[in-house]
Amino acid sequence: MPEFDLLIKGGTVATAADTFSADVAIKDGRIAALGHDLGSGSREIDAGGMLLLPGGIDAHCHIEQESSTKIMTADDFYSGSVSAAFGGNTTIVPFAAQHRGQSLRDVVDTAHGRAGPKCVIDYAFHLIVSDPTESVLGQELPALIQSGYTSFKVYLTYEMLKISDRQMLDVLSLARNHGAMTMVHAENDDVISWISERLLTRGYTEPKFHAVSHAQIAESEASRRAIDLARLVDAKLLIVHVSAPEAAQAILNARNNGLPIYGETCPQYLFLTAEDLDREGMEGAKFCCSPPPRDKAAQEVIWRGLTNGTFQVFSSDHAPYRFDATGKLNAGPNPTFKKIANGVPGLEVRMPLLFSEGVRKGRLNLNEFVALTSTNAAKIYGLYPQKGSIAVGGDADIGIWDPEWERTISQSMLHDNMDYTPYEGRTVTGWPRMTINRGRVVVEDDTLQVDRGSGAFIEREPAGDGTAALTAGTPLAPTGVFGADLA
Ligand code: DUC
Ligand code: ZN
Ligand code: ZN
Repeated sequence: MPEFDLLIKGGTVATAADTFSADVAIKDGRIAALGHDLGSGSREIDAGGMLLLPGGIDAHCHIEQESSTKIMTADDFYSGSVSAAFGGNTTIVPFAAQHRGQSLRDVVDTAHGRAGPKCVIDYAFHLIVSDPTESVLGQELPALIQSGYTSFKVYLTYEMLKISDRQMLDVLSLARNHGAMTMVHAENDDVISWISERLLTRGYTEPKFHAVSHAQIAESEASRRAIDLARLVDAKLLIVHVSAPEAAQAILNARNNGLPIYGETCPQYLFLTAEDLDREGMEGAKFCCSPPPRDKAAQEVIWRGLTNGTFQVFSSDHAPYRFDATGKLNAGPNPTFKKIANGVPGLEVRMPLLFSEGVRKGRLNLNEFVALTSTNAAKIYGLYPQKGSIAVGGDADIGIWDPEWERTISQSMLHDNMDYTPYEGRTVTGWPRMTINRGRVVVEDDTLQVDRGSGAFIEREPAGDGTAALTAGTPLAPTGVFGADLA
């Protein structure tokens, strides 16, 4: 009788810390042993020439979520999670999004009702808080944090989502007191609407003006402000989807000053530019996301930020809206830039793109790749050490990667429910051949191997635990707010 359920032999294991050759033995969904001559498995996989990487954690994706303008994403939890699995992910953390007037608890129940019967890999939820009323701040949010929903996103822009600086302080100090992580969409709403109005009254309506209206200064100002608000109340803060060099610099400065500020960036800021929004006709709409892609120089700064301590997390911000009346063109075939649904897809290509252009081209090493695509998200969002590594006792979440597999991206090979990919025609080397989640082979031979609804909801620990090693530097002087007992 074999002692293990699964034995992966002959591969090279890479974690955020090490790269070593080892067999991986799996039993009851967990990693039981690492080493050589471990015994036998009911199933044995030859991973010669392959890399064994921790399953990807996509910690920022919008799946089966209504936007604030009531547009549903193209992916539900089935197509979204299948697509994620084919891209080497074993955990996704999408959002349970509150729209104004909604109870947070109801929003969470709805998200569970949508995900539970469909998700094929493991999942957790961040909250989106757009209406921090007394009952939300006083009861619902503390109770949800206590139940393991230990992170939430707030917006400083979008008419129906944005919160004021005062509300931001309420949310940050609550997060601080209850051990949660605040994630912020940092763009200055007034700057964007001021520029937008001027563009529209002058007849500048095409998709490319989306990037003009979402000026870099809108992002860097809001990022600096959010950092200062967090500093005022000694709270942790993670700035999501960073695109602008000055915003990246603000995060790095804060981190170098020892503040618990974290940064996330996404494929669209490494591989797309504002010129993509200027494609023929309405084609540019396919690239409209917020913040928008910038220019080549900004791409270089964002690349550097992946290895200089600015960014801890690399997520897709998968926000899938088809190029039709259900999505991008919901306001008609020729909408102004203001009416184009914001977002780009990227769940399935996030890791292969970064592997190919980052690891293979020498911009980051394999351990940095693992940290950015899995381990740091697990640590920051309270999933570690259950998720985010290949270690004895942890969940057996493993991507078996073929570092030489060259494929040209086309929408027809992807598994999401989209009708385009912004990365069409790009040749990418390095893809997962197999995805294993809690010991279950989810993807093999380019085929899904598991049932709908077989993913598990993962309850999380307080966010930010285990991330001490991610911050460095000398703490700034305390702000004194808490000395005065204003929390
Ligand atoms: N911007 C967001 O804030 N969320 C989803 C997609 C986007 O472009
Ligand atoms: Zn956002
Ligand atoms: Zn987003």
